[in-house]
Amino acid sequence: GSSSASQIERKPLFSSLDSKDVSSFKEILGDKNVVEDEERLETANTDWMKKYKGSSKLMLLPKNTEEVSQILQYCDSRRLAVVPQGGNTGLVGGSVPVFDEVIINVGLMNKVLAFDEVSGVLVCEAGCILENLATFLDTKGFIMPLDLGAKGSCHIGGNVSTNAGGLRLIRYGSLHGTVLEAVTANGNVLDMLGTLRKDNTGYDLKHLFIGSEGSLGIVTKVSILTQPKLSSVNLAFIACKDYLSCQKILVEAKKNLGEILSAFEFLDNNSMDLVLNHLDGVRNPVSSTENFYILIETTGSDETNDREKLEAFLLKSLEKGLVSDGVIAQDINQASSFWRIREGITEALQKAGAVYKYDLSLPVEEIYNIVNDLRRRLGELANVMGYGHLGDGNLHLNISAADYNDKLIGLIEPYVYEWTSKHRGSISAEHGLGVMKANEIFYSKSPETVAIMASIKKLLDPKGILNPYKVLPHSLFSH
Ligand code: FAD
Ligand code: 2HG
Ligand code: ZN
Repeated sequence: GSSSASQIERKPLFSSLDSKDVSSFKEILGDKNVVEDEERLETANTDWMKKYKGSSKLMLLPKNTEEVSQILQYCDSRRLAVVPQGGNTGLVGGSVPVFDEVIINVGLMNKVLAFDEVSGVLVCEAGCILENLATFLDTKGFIMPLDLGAKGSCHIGGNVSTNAGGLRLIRYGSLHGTVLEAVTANGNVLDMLGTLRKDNTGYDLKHLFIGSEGSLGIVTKVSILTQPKLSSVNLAFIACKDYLSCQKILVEAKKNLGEILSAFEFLDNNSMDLVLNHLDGVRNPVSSTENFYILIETTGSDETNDREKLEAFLLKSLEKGLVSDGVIAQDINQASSFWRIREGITEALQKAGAVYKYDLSLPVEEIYNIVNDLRRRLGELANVMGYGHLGDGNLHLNISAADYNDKLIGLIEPYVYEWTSKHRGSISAEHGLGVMKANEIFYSKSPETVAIMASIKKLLDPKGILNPYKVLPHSLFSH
């Protein structure tokens, strides 16, 4: 597995689970929601990439906030470490135990609690699967403000806990607009589900929980502003020959499609090749093979106008020589086949072998320089892929190789982190730090900032039971 995760030692101050603990949990949750079954534990101990693996002997499945509160109180009193888990699709090893932490999965908390058709505010439990929420909203004429390739498995609580970005962030912004209810380590329930548009009474604590990756509390409910489903959605798939053209197209798209632009994604030809080779039924929508591909989605309410606008944009870009080929999806099926290419890269990488993942925020003009630099550095040793949310300045730098080996990791790290830091980027744009990057936080945050984070952690989780070994550097929590 990952080099940093394998260097961690189990903290002796945490208790080991005993039979009395198991009985106590059964009293709180009932027998069937205290899982000791080996097969189910094997799945829950292993992350989506099959790269991180824990050895927990117990998974707890609470049904409501009160049960979450009771089990956390119990774990805190016994100093039993826990790992909050949602759909287990996280990509930084944050959702699985490092050692024997008790897994708390809120998957049974999957009810929609309220939906206001005037305001568009949806209130639901944290274990709702993103796609199920999208399906529910569709019947009401609304959409979720976020969408990502893992929608079929990820939970809204997991999305909030990782502050997931995804394909619509460029249009609807980040989840920091979302409000929530969370339970802290000692079992305190913090109700931050308020629906007021304005409330400046002191510090806005909900933001601490958004993106805190289960290190400060367990998110139990979410109240999220959804968006009206607009009648005209169009998707263009574009090929262009160099990265400079991609940048220029982004600038032009913001200028000319600004009010209807809803996604701006890119992939390089190595990513395209990988998808074509590893996923069934995928083909390149444009006839020519080029170095880069871009997906531009528009969402608006004027069907004729919006489509003409995108067509005119494409034509103009062709004339200017920014684009070498391009197509606009003719129907919803063709649109999903275009999305399949972009959203399928992660799955294709998984099938291709070992993968080293980096999720970087960089100035747009720098984004492809790191891909080229790394390609030169690794030569024949690996296949380097660049793709991501170009409209947000977010590169997914992925290195695919036959296996995980120390030589390769030594060439990639700290090189990638130093490169990013030097260009004032972030070493985690949207996936979080998890266990993979907990010790690397200083590449993106100052010691003063990290010290305050550690104080906040101490305040909300004095015994350090919530998702230990994740997010913050281990050196700060040696006792
Ligand atoms: P998990 O993986 O179970 O957990 C993730 C973290 O959140 C862990 O640290 C866990 O402890 C914590 N957590 C989970 N639930 C709770 C809770 N209720 N309370 C407190 N803490 C909790 N991410 C993006 O940002 N954008 C993308 O476009 C994107 N696409 C993806 C595509 C694929 C195919 C895959 C596999 C992953 C993708 N991801 C993406 C990664 C992303 O982080 C997750 O998909 C998603 O947000 C995690 O939700 P989850 O329910 O699976 O959480
Ligand atoms: C995406 O945008 C996801 O497709 C996953 O964030 C990125 O696999 C990755 O590195
Ligand atoms: Zn992404």
